[in-house]
Amino acid sequence: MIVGGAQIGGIQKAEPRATVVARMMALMEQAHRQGVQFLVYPEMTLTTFFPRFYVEDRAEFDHWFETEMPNAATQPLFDLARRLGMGFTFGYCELTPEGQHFNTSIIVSPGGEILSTYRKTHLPGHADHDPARTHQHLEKRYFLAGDTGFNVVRNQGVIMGMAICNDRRWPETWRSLGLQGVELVTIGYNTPSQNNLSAEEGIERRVYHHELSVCAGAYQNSTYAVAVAKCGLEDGNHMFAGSIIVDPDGFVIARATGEGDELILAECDFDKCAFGKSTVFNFAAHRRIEHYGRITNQTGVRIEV
Ligand code: CDV
Repeated sequence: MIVGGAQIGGIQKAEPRATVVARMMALMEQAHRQGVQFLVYPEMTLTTFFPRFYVEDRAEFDHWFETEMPNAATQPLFDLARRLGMGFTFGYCELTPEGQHFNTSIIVSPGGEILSTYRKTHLPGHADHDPARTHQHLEKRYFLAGDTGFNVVRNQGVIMGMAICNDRRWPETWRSLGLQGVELVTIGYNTPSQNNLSAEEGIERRVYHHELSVCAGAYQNSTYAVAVAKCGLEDGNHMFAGSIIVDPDGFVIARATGEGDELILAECDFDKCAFGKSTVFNFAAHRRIEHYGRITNQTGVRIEV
């Protein structure tokens, strides 16, 4: 299967959904011309990354959320995908009928059916305006932690699972999917180039840590991974690009070169996942779950010596 990543450049606050969907469709048409059969878009593909902004009354930001999917704005994308026979995944902000807000992604079959919904588990940042920070990251204010857990689905003959942005930095994400035999992990991200967490942490380090996380996760679970950015300048804020496709050996096999809308693609031979899964990472043969209790019983570090 040829798998594509549709990197999306900055989306400004004033940009309507219809313009963004037109950009997504242009990349899908290009992907189809180049033989892509499954296409991955970023986290929060439809809107600016609004958690960088603080509002006292969070309901003021409900207009960034989708109450149904597909909806009038995204239906043309679903229609195009069905016409082209293209499977795809993208992220958006979900407002449920019960009033819950999630950072969500979906996998859609080439027939246009939503096969799987994932709600972001690891929400970075903080819930209240932090005057000490030059850059706010308010995901904990605007979203609930996801309630879906990490699930896989078989789409186009491949076992696929989703993660969203910060999830890629947590080995628990990868192993939860790995234990279900995942062969393709899709990850959309919006990663600010500056987040004032550390003075030394320039863009090169941030890109390195992103790649390190995706390559390690892919290798340690013997799976392909596609990590796709929303990037460039958004409302004056820079987010790094660096979209990549990684093979089950942990090597980058495709990489974006720019910071705007850009297609990357790679031929993925999913039979290659079997080698790692049956040797070094044969979980049934080698995992020692009697020693892993802390991973699910304990959150923070506890020093007892
Ligand atoms: N959207 C994200 O989850 N971004 C985080 C940033 C805040 C570090 C990330 O892990 O890339």
